[in-house]
Amino acid sequence: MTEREAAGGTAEAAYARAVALLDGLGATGLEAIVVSPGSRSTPLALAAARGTALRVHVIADERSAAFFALGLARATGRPTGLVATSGSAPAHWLPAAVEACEDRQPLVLISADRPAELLGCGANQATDQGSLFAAHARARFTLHAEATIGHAHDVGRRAAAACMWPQPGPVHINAAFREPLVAADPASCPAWSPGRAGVHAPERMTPDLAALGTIAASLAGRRGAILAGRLAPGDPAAAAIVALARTLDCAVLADPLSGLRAGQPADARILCAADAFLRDPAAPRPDWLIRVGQPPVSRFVEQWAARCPDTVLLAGSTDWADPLRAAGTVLLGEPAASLSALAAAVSRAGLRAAAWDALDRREVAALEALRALPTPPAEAALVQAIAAAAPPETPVFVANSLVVRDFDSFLPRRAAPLPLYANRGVSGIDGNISTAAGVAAGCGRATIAVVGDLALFHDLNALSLCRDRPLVVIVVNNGGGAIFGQLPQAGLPEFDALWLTPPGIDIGRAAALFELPHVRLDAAADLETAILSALATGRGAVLEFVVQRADSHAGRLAWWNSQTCGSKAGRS
Ligand SMILES: Cc1ncc(C[n+]2csc(CCOP(=O)(O)OP(=O)(O)O)c2C)c(N)n1
Repeated sequence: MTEREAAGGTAEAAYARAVALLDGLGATGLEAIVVSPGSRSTPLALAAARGTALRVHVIADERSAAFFALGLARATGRPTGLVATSGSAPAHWLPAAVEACEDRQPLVLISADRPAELLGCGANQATDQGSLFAAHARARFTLHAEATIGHAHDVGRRAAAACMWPQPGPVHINAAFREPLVAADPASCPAWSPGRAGVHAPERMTPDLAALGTIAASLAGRRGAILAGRLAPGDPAAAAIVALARTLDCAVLADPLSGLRAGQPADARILCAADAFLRDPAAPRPDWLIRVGQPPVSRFVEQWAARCPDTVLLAGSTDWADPLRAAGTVLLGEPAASLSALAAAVSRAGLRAAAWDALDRREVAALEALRALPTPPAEAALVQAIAAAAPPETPVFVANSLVVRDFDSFLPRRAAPLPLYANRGVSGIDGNISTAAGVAAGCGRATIAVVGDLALFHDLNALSLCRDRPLVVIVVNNGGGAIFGQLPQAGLPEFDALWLTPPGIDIGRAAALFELPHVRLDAAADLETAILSALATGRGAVLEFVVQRADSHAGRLAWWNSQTCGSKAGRS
C-alpha cells in the first residue's frame, strides 16, 4: 500500500496503519496483546489477531484486561499491549496503569478513538482520551486517522522504547480511525509478520568503582547486615546479595518479595522473622547496612533500617525508594553489578567485616516463640503449607492487605525456588486475581494466588480467567478487611460499617457461577493436600480458607508481644 492510499479513508488503510503501529511496537520485544472487544478498535484487534508473531488474549472487562496485562508484563519482563475501543473503555485501565507506573512495568495502552471531526460535537462514545493517563504514562502519542504508514510505525517504535527506557512503565497511544473499519474483502487485510526494526537498549548504569572502593573499605572491621527489599523474580541482584553476604559473612534480612527465602543455599544467612523481632525498640543495630531493592513490606523493618547509623543504598535509578529519607550513601548503578563489584573490592583488599550474629540469635528466638504459641494465627499454617506443598518454581501471587504481611511473617526458608509476585507499586486490593491470571499465563505454569475476601470481591469476574487456566485461588475468608483490626480505627463504633465491610458473599456459589471447583477448608491440617490436589488438576480452582479473625489477631499479638516483652532468650 502506498503512503497516499494509507492516508485515505479505507478499511484497508486503517488496517495497514494498525499493522505498522504493532510492528513498530515489536521493536523492544512486545509479543502479547490483551484485546477487549469494541468496534472502533477493529483495525487494531484485527492487526493483533493476524500478526503471526503476536499472542492475543481476549478479555471483555477492560479493568481486568489491564491487570492481566500487568501480570503478563511482570512474568515475562516484556512490554505488553492493551487494545480497547473509544469512550469509557480505556478509562478502566487506569488502576493497572497506576500500579505499572509506580512499580515500573512496561504496558502499552492503545486506545482507539474517533477521528477529529467526531470529537467535541456530541458524537456517541467520544470523549477527550488523549490525557487519560496524564501523570502515569511515561510518554503519550497521538495517531491521527490520516497518519501515514511511516508515522504509525515510528510511533510504535518510540512507544516501545519509552515503555522500557530509561525506566519501564506505561505508555499511551491514542489512535483514531475513520469508518469504514471492516474491509469488504477480508483477504485485503492479510496476515503479517514482523519486520526487522529493533530499538536496542543502552548499557545499564555501571557503578562508580572509586566510590565502591571507599564503601568497601568502610565496612572493614565493623558489624553489618544486608537488607534485601522487593526484587522482581529473576533479578540477578538476588544471587549477588547472597554472594556478597558470604564474602562479608553477614546476615541478610530478606523481605518475602526479595525471593531470597527460597532456592538459596542452606548456609546463606537468610533471616525471615525480622518483622517480629525488630518490633523490639531495643533490637540491636549494625554499624552498617547495605540496602537493595524496593522498601520492605514491614514497617518495623523499614523503621529499624532508618535508625541504622551507616546505610548504603544500592539504587538502579535516580528515583530510588527511600520513603523515610534515611539513606546515607546512595550508590547508583545496576544493583547486581554494584553488589558483585563490592564483593570483588572487599575480597581484593582482603577486608573482613566483623562477625555479628546478634540478628541470627533474634531470629532463632522469634521462630521458637512462634512455635511455642498455644494458638498460632491460622495464616501461619497456610503460608507454611504453601511453602511445603508448592512444587519448585511455582509462581505465587500474594495479594495486598494481610496476605502479603502474612508471607512476611510466616514464610520460612525453603530449598526449592518459589517466585513471589505482588502488586506493591500502589498496594491496591483491586485486580489481584486478574494480575495472578496474567502471571500464570506469562509463566506458563500452575500458579497460586492468595487473596483476602475483599480482594476477591473486588475482582470477582476475574474468576472467569481461571476457568481454562491452572490458577488456584486461595481465599482467606476472615469476614472483611481484617487488616483494619490492627489499626486504631478498630476501636471506633463505626468500625464494621466503615472499615471491616464484610462482603457477605457465598464464595462457593461465586466459584460455581464461574464453573470452578470450590473447597472449603476449616482446618489447617487439610491445607497441604488440598493445595497439591488443586495444582495437580492443571485447572482453576477456589480454595476457601476460613479464618476466625479474632483468634488470628490474638495469635499475632501474642507473638509480637513475646518479642518485645517476653523471654529475653537469645538476646544480645
Ligand atoms: C483498590 C483499593 N481500595 C481500598 C484499599 C484500602 N484497603 C487496604 S486493605 C483493605 C481491606 C482488604 O480486605 P481483604 O482483601 O479481605 O484482606 P484482609 O484485610 O482481610 O487481609 C482495604 C479496603 C486498597 N488498598 N486498594
